[in-house]
Amino acid sequence: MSEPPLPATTSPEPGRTVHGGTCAIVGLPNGGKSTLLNRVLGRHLAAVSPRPQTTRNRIIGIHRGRVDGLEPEAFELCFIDTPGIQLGKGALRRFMRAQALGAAGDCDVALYVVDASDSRARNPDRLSKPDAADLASAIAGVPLVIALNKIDRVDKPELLPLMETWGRWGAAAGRDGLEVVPIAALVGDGVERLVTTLVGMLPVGPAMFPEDMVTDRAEEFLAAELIREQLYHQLGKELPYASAVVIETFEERDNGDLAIGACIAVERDSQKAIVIGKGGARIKQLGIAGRAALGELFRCTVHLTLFVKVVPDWSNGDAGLRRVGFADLGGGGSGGGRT
Ligand SMILES: Nc1nc2c(ncn2[C@@H]2O[C@H](COP(=O)(O)OP(=O)(O)OP(=O)(O)O)[C@@H](O)[C@H]2O)c(=O)[nH]1
Ligand SMILES: [Mg+2]
Repeated sequence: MSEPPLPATTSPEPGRTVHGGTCAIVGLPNGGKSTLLNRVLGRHLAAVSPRPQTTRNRIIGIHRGRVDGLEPEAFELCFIDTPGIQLGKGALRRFMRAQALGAAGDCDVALYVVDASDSRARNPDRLSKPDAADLASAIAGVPLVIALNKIDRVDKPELLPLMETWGRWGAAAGRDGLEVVPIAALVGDGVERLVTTLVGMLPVGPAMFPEDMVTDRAEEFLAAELIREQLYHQLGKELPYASAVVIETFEERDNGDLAIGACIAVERDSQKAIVIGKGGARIKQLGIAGRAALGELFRCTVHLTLFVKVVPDWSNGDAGLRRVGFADLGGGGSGGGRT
């Protein structure tokens, strides 16, 4: 798969000294990792949905700012959003797993996002279950912060004991003083404190990214992700797992409008019928919602054309994944454009 390289390979930007480095956002599916990335950046870069395994690729989002009292005060925090860890079979799930584990083991600090409203997922022993054990190994040698997310859904008296449980887990793992930060990524509670905590753990050095760079992903990739997110929202549980979005055309018109043509790939005719809906009602609704979301991301008028294509069994092999765009979607470190 041709993916953008991890950011350690970029060369320093002369002249700016910052607290800088990478933070892999890792965890079980559905914990709120992508919600957190979007919240920190204040823009909708990563697809979010109530269904587990929404994120499929690594996505970088660079957050800059200042922390009073730090020397230097400026920071450049490069978040890497990753797919939730899982043990599923098939090429797509293996690819997702490799994306998460690769980032987890190759960052300056790992941020393990816990769904604190889920009584099973929130306990540290969940990390020793077979699906998560490789993630636990990947982060074993990396500085770590725990974010207890979705605290808006947790009864207050449960929170302190949960933080203490994680503190004890940290101490037993040789991580005395492990930072455990309660947050609600959806509304932003605790997020500033979390950022300050992470920044304090980054090394000091020259800034690594051009100042206008927000993500490593090309606009086509971000567009495909937003359309895929709309698929999750519009179809909910009916959405076939193996649905992908491929951007076929992406053109800026003379008046500044964007014309985007996207193909929704599914694996069977029956799935195509579900996505199109009765009399085309679903795909029409998708078009309306997709246009609005893309217009907001790119801050311009978007003309969106959607069609649905059957690519039999695409999720079961690397060749199939390549056919639905996994090989070509990577950005080239582009800092320009509308994002
Ligand atoms: N109540 C509440 N819901 C949240 C919060 N953060 C995220 N969610 C919801 O949790 C669901 C999953 O969020 P995502 O950001 O897609 O989770 P993820 O960890 O990126 O999931 P994967 O990409 O599947 O691994 C969505 O429905 C979010 O709206 C929060 O702080 N409070
Ligand atoms: Mg996600």
